[in-house]
Amino acid sequence: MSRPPVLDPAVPAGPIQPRYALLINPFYPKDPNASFGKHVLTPTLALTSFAAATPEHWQVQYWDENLLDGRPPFAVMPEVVGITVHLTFAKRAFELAQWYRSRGSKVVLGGLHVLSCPEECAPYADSLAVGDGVQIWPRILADVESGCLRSKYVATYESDYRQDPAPRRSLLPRRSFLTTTSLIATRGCHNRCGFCYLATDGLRMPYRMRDPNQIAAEFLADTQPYAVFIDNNLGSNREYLRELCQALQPLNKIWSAAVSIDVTDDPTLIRAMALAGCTGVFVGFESLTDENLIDARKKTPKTADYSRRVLMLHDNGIEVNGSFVLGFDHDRKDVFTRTADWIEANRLECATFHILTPYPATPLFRQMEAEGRLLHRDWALYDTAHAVFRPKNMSPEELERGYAWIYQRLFSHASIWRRRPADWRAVAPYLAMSYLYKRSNRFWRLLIKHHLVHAAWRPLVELTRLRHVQFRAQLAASETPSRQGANVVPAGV
Ligand code: B12
Ligand code: SF4
Repeated sequence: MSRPPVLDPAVPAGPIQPRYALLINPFYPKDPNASFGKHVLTPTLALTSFAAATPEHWQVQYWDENLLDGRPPFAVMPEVVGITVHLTFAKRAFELAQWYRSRGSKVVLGGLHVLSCPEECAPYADSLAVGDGVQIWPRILADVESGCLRSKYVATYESDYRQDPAPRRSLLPRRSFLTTTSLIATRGCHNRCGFCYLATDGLRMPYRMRDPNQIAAEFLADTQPYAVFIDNNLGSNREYLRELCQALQPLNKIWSAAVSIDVTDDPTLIRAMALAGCTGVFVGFESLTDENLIDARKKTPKTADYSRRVLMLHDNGIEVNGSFVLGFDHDRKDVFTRTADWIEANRLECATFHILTPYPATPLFRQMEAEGRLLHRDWALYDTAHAVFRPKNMSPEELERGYAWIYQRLFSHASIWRRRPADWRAVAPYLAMSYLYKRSNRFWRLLIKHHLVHAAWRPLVELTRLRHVQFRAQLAASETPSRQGANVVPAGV
């Protein structure tokens, strides 16, 4: 889980096959502090979204290096290789690009890192795709066919989102993910936090929504019991979320999503989410210190009110995976114990930690650069598991030690037990989820390697769905919420 497959320079490549495109999600090392299971929970939509815009006479293949199937195919060489690039795996993406280019394929690089650092990516590509791939990809393939591929294609995110085709999920290896149903209903967010990639210079991403019925149809078509919404913030537009819930409710399926905690401003919306099958939310609390949130320009309720809001979610049977950023300017050395204590006191079923990371071309990056606090620009370490800047109130080493410590504490038997749900009927599924998800990294490696991820999870997911269908029938029949909803699937990415 820490090294990519070797790209042997001596390996001879096969002939180029015209009208064959290979799409690659490059390898990235997995943080041993966190769960390996998270990486096969649900696939990124980066490649399948624009793959859906491929003309019919092109053959497309999907290859995710993180599924441990060895190096990407080369016996028959693709005419075009499309690679998605994030800063943490940019180096691997460039290695792949060089390997395929030197054997005659045309390489197109796209994704977040191409948007924020195009000059760095350009030398490794025949062409750069900056922005929305759904609009760019068919243009690129047409230009390859007519022999006039340009070095750069640019598209904004301002088109009508309802016109996009559904992601081409049929390309995905179904056995390798807990669910292949990564859904995306909206793009953008009503916030623009200074540390978020949405604040990247030049990225204009107005809040765009697909038709709720399109989403319900995609969910049905992929025939999985469970979907993960990978939207930045599914709760940004509450009226939209309510309509989406109405469209999802009749499906009798389960799902999780990332939302900001202000979604709990409206308790009736939380109930609507539960009735529509929401079993878990991934909430970016970021910090328990108001000053940090003000500095980050995050519009959010006061941290003193977080507990009441978590309880509202729990009361509707919705599990909470809290996401916390460590290393803000008002964080002192006690931030780790304070955060862990709060998570346990509020019985968060799951928590995800990130060391504050200034992504290039964001306001936070500019601030750190101006203050001379960046330690280096080795993007591979900009993975939120390493301190890449000098924190105000501790050393970078203390920040990294604290990060490792808080994961160890939250994954310990004692902490798992302390956070068990208040409703005894929910305890067994919670324990199963905790142990499978967090304490089985060795086991995950085997499941991934032998394509058993889906087979191992499927019965548990189906069981969770059945329990949830019963739970929501009870919830619908009563005015007062019951806490009993419990699930074995982790609450979102
Ligand atoms: C699903 C997901 C995951 C999954 C799968 C990751 C994977 N790479 O396989 C899991 C859970 C494993 C994961 C893990 C992590 N993730 Co993640 N993840 C996401 C998430 C929620 C959705 C990605 C997605 O499908 N987006 C939708 C697609 C359609 O958008 P897109 O990628 O921008 O692609 C479009 C264009 O960019 C373009 N395009 C993209 N690639 C290409 C290629 C070509 C050839 C072309 C033509 C076009 C093109 O076309 C697409 C359609 O318009 C995003 C947040 C988000 N909503 O985007 C975070 C996000 C990508 N993750 C992030 C991070 C930090 C991580 C972690 C490092 C966190 C951690 N510490 O655990 C890890 C490690 C992964 C890593 N090293 O990259 C950050 C990245 C920040 C940055 N600036 O790079 C994001 C943006 C979250 C955030 N708000 O900060 N993640
Ligand atoms: S609320 Fe979340 S998704 Fe929205 S800008 Fe802030 S960090 Fe990004």
